[in-house]
Amino acid sequence: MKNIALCSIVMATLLLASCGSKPKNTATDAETDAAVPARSEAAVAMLGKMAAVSQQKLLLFGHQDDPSYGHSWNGCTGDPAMEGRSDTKDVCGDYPGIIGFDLGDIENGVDKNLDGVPFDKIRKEAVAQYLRGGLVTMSWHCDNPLTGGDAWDFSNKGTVESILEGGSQYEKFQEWLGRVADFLGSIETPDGTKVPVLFRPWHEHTGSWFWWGQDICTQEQYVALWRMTFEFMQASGVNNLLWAYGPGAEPVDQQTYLERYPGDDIVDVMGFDTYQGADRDQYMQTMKRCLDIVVEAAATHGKVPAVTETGYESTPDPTWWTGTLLPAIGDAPVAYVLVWRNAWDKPDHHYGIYPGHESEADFMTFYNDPRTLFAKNN
Ligand code: BMA
Repeated sequence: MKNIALCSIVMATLLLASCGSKPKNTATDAETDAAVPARSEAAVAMLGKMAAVSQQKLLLFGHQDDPSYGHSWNGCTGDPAMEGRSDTKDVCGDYPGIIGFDLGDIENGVDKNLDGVPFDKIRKEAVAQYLRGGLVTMSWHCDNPLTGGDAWDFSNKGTVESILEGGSQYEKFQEWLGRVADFLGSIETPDGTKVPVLFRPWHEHTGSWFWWGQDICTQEQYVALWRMTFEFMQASGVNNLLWAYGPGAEPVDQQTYLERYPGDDIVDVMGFDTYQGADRDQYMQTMKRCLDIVVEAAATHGKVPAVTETGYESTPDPTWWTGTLLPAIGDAPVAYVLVWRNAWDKPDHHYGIYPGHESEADFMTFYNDPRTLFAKNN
């Protein structure tokens, strides 16, 4: 029986003490500590849970969009037969320990995200995941506020500058942040508990494929963007968030990993994203390099390390879960590993498991491994 032997509150208190953060309602000295984060009790407990998992060398399994749709089914049509469905559950009988969702398009005031998932569905599934004891993380593939393009439109190097204070798109972007704050602050259980969310904005910035990427903005602009985002949420009273810093796999050492780190006072989790391609050895080496960097950085800064995104598109390897993923992580104390989505409308675009996939039996071995945690283990 796997379980987190857990003193969440003790762990969280230690962790928060080590990073200088304080839970909400703690009196703060505005003069000396203006950016002290306010976190709800539930968010503090979530941080404690992740810290405990990491310290015990357990590993939460994560999957993007797990209950929203899966390989060949769409849970967003309103069809009651799809309620509660999950490719992961269809294989192993349990939901992932952590589920990821994406907020992309929320900035436009529309009701569905960039992959067609209604925000009402995301809210509902986030609450369900929390009530079953699982964790929730959210990324944001935000459109380009200057050009009108999508998150991958890096054609204008002035985008980040344009949304910072004094920039031409500042007002517009404040509105966008307002929509994010309204949504994140609206995710609550029937008894009124705001569901804690590990928010992971401005991810993979060490690459240059998003408008907030390495060659598209300066270090100062990137950090200012993070701070503005964080401070906006705090000022809006959204205190159910934890914050994840999630570079790509480009960093080669501590210095390059931390080059655009926004600061200990506003980050809780340190991660990285990397995917396997045809070259397994290269993936193993990249994972090792990134894990070494992230685990050391997290220890130095009192943060929780994680593999914020990974996978092997289509998983064309029948023993990938225990033959590659688990050995790649080795004994690195990461709290979770999240694999990307199983698109319902793109037959080869899947990173998780589903019934009938050639790696199904191996996924069961991964599921039964004493180290891996799913929703029921929490
Ligand atoms: C990417 C792909 C896209 C998707 C985006 C946001 O990696 O999966 O199809 O739109 O993530 O979820």
